[in-house]
Amino acid sequence: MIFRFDCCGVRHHRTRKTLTHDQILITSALPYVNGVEHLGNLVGSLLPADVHARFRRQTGCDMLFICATDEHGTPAELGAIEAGQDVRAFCDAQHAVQADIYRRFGLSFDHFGRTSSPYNHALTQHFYRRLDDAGLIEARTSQQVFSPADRRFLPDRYVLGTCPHCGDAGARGDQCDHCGTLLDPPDLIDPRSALSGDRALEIRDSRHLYLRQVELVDSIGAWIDSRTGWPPFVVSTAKGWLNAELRDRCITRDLAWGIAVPRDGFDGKVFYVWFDAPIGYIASTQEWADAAPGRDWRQWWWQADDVSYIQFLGKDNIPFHTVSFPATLIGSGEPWKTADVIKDSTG
Ligand code: B3M
Ligand code: ZN
Repeated sequence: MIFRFDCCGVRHHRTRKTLTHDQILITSALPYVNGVEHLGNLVGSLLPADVHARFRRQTGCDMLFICATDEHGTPAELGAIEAGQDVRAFCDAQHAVQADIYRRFGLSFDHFGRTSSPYNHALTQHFYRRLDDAGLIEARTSQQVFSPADRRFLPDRYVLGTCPHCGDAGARGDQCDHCGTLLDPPDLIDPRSALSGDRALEIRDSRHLYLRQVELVDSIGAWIDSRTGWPPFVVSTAKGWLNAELRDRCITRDLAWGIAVPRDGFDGKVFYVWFDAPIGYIASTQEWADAAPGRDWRQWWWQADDVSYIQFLGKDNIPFHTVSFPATLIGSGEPWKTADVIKDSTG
């Protein structure tokens, strides 16, 4: 006799004699490496994921709970500059601090990895190559702010200036925190580099790679429709993005710290942090598997139809998990596991 019951939309069944469960994979959104003081992640995704993982273990599930620090992009670079440290040393130290905090909170990760690991470098480059082979990568030229004094392109938030709307002198090239207006660097009055204060900024052409997500709209839409048990807010946010706001996505940046782009003419550029960060879920599982005999990451991620995969994340991260990361996985044409249930901090 089989009793069936539904919990968080994940299949779950019990026979009279034995308790059998599908395998349960749980990931929690990866906290930024410089985000020690950021409690939102702890309350909104780490703790709910941990409570759920404990519940699943108690019911006898074959369970894997994976997390990591998100170590690339401007947040890590800026954190290192503020701390007066080399970015690698900064990430090493901050990862250790965060791992220690979560250990003292009693979070029950099976593995707490790092997106800067060699596993994530290799796997991110693998996905890029697969997407390129599938014709889903396109090089385009865009205009970026260049600082001659810093001898580098500046990401939007490295450009400071006066807000054209409210006159606040501390606006950034992506946003004015004082009045909340979203900005582009050329909007700023009297722009300067956040790194050196350089005011002789130039606009220069820079080559970047775009993931042609628009080609994947139908596949991603069908994938979302195939899922059940998602909180309504997650579904509406995902569909809103897919139908109204989806653009081909620039997946490279003019930064020094990150995962190198294996393509001619892209020396000195790295993948965008939101391209490599979710791949870190898989790479951290690979690292977990290599740490002890008898573990197999493929059991969780590759042709893993028996696995029920639940993602926990904050609501700001919904589009990246419902559209961008699935675009990477589905676009690769390989049999990667995708999320069955996405739980955000509202649901
Ligand atoms: N680090 C954003 C955040 O902490 C980002 C999540 C990555 S999940 C792959 O809100
Ligand atoms: Zn303003």
